[in-house]
Amino acid sequence: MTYQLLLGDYAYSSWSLRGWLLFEKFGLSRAQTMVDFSDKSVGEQLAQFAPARTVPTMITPEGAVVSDSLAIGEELASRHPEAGFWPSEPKARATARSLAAEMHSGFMALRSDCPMNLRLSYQDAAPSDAVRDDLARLEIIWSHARDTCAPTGPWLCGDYSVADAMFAPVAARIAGYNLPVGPEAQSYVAAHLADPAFRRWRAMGMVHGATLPWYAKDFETRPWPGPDAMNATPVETGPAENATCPYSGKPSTHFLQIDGRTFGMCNAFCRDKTVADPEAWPAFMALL
Ligand SMILES: N[C@@H](CCC(=O)N[C@@H](CS)C(=O)NCC(=O)O)C(=O)O
Repeated sequence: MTYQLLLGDYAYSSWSLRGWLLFEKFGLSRAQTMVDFSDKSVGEQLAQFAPARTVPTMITPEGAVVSDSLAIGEELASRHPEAGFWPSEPKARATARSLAAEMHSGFMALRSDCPMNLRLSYQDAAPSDAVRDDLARLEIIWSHARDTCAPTGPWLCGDYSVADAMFAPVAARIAGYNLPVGPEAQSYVAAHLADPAFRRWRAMGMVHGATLPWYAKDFETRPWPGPDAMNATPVETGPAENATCPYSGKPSTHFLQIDGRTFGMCNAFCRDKTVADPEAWPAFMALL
C-alpha cells in the first residue's frame, strides 16, 4: 500500500500544486487521482473519500483522510523525518513553520483577486490596494526568513521546505499577474519558476484538461516570464529513436521532434507534457 493523492486541475488548482510538490520535492511515491474542474463539484467527485471535499487530499496507506495541504506537509514530515520537510535547525524550522502557517491562513486579497492560472501571464493586472498590502507583507516575511535563516541557496529557510511549497503558487501569481515586488522577492519568484518540479507541474497544466474561461481575466497578456522551453513539436508518425517510453517503459506510440530527432512516448499526455517543457523531464533529457 502507498499513499493516494487526490489532486485538482494542474493549471488552476493552487492548493493541489502545494500538495503535489510535497510529494514530488521530497521523493515520495504515491498513486494519483485527478479531479476534473470542468465536471461536477469537487465534493461530488470526492464522495467515495468522504469527509474530503477539497483537493489536495491525501489518503494514508492505512486509510486516514488528510484533506488539507498543511496537514499533509506536517503528517508527511512526521512519517518521513529523514526527508527534510522542515529545516533541522530549530530556529530555521520554527521560522519555516510560521511562514507556512501564515500563507495557509492569509493573503486573502491576493488569493481571491489573482487566482492561479498557469496558462496565462498578464502585462498589468492593476492590483488593488489590498493586493499591494499582501505583497508588502510577503516581502517582509520573506526577508525576515532570509535574515533569520541565512540560506545559501534561493529557498527561504535553507533547503527547500514545506514553507517553499506553500509559496510556490504565490510565486506563480506574482509571475502570472506581473505583480510589483522588489528584486529580492523577484529572485525568489524566479527560483520557483525555474524549479524543475514546478516546471513539470506547469508543463502538465499546459496540456491537460480544458481551458476554463472563468479563470481568465480581461488584461493584456504577455509571455510566461519563466525559463524558455526548448523547441519541440508533436508529430504524427515515428519511427522514434527510442522503442520504449522513457516514463513507463511501454512501447513508443506517440511522437515528438526536437533538434530534428524523433522520440516516442506511450501516450498523448506524456508526449504533450514533454513537448510543453522538455527540460523539465529528466528521463526524457537522459534520452536526448
Ligand atoms: N485548506 C485547504 C484548501 C483546499 C482548497 O480549497 N482546494 C480547492 C482547489 S484549489 C478546492 O478543492 N475547491 C473545491 C471547493 O471548494 O468546492 C488546503 O490547504 O488544502
